[in-house]
Amino acid sequence: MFFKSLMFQDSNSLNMLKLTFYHDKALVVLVSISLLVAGGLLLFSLNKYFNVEYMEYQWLEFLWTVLPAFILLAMAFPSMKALYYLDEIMKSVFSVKVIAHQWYWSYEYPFITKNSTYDSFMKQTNDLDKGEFRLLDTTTNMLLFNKVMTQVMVTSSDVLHSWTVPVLGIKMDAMPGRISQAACFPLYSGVFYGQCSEICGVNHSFMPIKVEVLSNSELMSFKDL
Ligand SMILES: [Cu+2]
Repeated sequence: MFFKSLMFQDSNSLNMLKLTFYHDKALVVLVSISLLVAGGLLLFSLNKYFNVEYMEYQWLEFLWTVLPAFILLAMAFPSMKALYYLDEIMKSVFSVKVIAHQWYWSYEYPFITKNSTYDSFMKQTNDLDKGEFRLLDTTTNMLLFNKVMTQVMVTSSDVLHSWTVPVLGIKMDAMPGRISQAACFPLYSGVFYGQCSEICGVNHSFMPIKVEVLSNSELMSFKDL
């Protein structure tokens, strides 16, 4: 995990991969158009000469009206496709329930063990072990499994929160009295971080998310949380 980097973190789910690719494509279009327009502006503002053919140039007017419309359409379709993929829950192997509180997260694994709810608080700076991240590491981790389709159900016990893990491509609002779901298919194991992304009170900045994606061998030996 790198801080102060310009681009996204390396994606760890197919959804985030799609979002990153779309971002890259959109950026190519955006930069090309910006350069073209900036170049044109410079050229025409610094040049004393003016081509009279440009007055009432119907074909040019038609072109720069229709062309941007097509460019927008070409960008809208992959965007919609990615958007609908995000909502798609493929056959999930198991479910995790994420419950937001002021100001910590609880995780529930209803189909693995009984009474499997546990709380995840931010680690205080004094309690940090070497190599752990200040304001990001938690007392307990959320567990996911490598290449196992997981249904993440997000809800809240008090106010609005948002369960956000950038590498997984998930930013799901936690609403009291409502369960939102997201699909999660991690591509490799490791430890990944996220933060609450909906202002929820004074300790909003101090309820981080730490997701541990376990490898398949660890899944086989998985008995209790
Ligand atoms: Cu919050």
